[in-house]
Amino acid sequence: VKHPLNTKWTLWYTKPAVEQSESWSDLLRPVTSFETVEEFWAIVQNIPEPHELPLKSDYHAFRNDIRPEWEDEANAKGGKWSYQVKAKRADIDELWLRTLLAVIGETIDEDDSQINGVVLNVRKGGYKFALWTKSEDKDPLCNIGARFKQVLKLGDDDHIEFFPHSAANAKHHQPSITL
Ligand code: M7G
Repeated sequence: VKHPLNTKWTLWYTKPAVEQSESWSDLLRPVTSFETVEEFWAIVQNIPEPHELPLKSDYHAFRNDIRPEWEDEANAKGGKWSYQVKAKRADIDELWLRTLLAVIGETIDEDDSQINGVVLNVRKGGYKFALWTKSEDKDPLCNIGARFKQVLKLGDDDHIEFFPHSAANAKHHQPSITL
């Protein structure tokens, strides 16, 4: 028996650039898609865990045919809830799995899902987690943000920030909400 998810999801990978000439679109590739719980676990068991990924790589899991890019029409009017993981946290693989499960299991959101996808960035300064939303509507976003903080097991002193994609190319990209 297979347990269907609400929608199909595609896992994407950004590989680190080797040469400066390599652009974002050269580096971003869809890896595989899944639409059942069983397919999801089979994939998770066969791909590197976050702690095994090279610097400057990303994982992206996005709903249906949404591309993990600001330019996709599903993302264009939305933004991302972002959390920069403190370097000292050792449970990064577990946190990523918890986040993925909450997103594909739709437990973060209300019925009409605001969530288009979820991203993990591996950077020199630490790991970054982001939930990409389809709108900038403050009320649904604050509900999602509060649950995202629970999924990440954040304390009262830890904060997540919402960045609208419309400002993604601005010089000083400031969050519009901090929670
Ligand atoms: P990042 O990976 O979001 O954050 O963006 P980082 O600063 O922590 O590395 C790094 C770079 O990747 C951006 O400056 C863009 O050149 C490119 N890039 C990232 N995203 C998410 C997009 C996107 O959605 N569209 C385009 N065109 N480029 C992107």
